[in-house]
Amino acid sequence: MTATPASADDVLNIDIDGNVAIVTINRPQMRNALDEAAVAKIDAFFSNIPPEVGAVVLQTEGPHFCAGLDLKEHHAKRRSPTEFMRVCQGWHRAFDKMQHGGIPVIAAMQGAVVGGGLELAAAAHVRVADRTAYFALPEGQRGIFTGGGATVRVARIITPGRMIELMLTGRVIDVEEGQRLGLAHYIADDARATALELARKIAGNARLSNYAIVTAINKISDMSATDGLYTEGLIMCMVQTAIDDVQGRLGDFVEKRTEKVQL
Ligand code: 1HE
Repeated sequence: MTATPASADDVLNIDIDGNVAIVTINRPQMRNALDEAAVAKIDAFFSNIPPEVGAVVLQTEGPHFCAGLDLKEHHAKRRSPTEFMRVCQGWHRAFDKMQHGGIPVIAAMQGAVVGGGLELAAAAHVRVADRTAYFALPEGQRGIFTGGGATVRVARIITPGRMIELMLTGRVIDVEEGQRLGLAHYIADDARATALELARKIAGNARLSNYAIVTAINKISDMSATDGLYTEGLIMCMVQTAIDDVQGRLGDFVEKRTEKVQL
């Protein structure tokens, strides 16, 4: 495994392992709460993913995935509405790059996945939780609102009605309920190991197919059915033009060199 230059106390550690990047948020003493600097580092990584990377594992240090907005920084800065709008737009930019950047992101979650931590996880494409993981949106109790994309991303996953209920009550949901609602796709004894295994497998897909999967499906869900079907056709044709890869993969099936789809 090679690592980009990073010291042990860096907020964002990046290790490149073959064609997988392992991105580790490293503020365990703050339960990985995200301050402005941490969000800027996430933005910088997803703005400039090394070209050899075909999938990203997003993980965090310590017993909790992410405690959301850095409440200490927010409290100390006494931000005005326009200053906080700028902060929210920074979160939106960074998480949009993660979700729509064209490279699959697999999150490994443990402990608290709350507030902005859930917004971070919701921007990943595949979410793996260990058995300690739990989810909540405690913004109501803190006297604020979501600002990192939850009204779009979390509401789409769990439905707007469920998100309203969770925010009003501040209810904490365990990992099993989280999985039923789609917040976790997998529950694993070792979320990091499972996320890495999935990332390696996903990075082995055709690169352009992965690009289409992680960009087109969310975009098409914003469109009318007629626009969506047209766009789907165009994307299919665009992916198909990567002729060598497609011909090779189709040929592998036709010549019985690859596995069938079976249980
Ligand atoms: C923090 C934060 C934070 C912990 N900002 N410093 N998010 C929340 O409302 C969740 C707030 N955090 C918690 O409920 C708990 O800390 C946890 C359940 C996540 C973890 O509990 P625990 O017992 O393991 O740790 P702790 O003792 O509460 O916290 C350890 C330290 O981290 C402590 O600091 P210390 O100086 O006393 O050691 C905590 O103050 C600190 N810490 N969470 C700052 N969030 C774009 S809008 C997004 C809106 C939101 O995200 S709102 C939801 C905010």
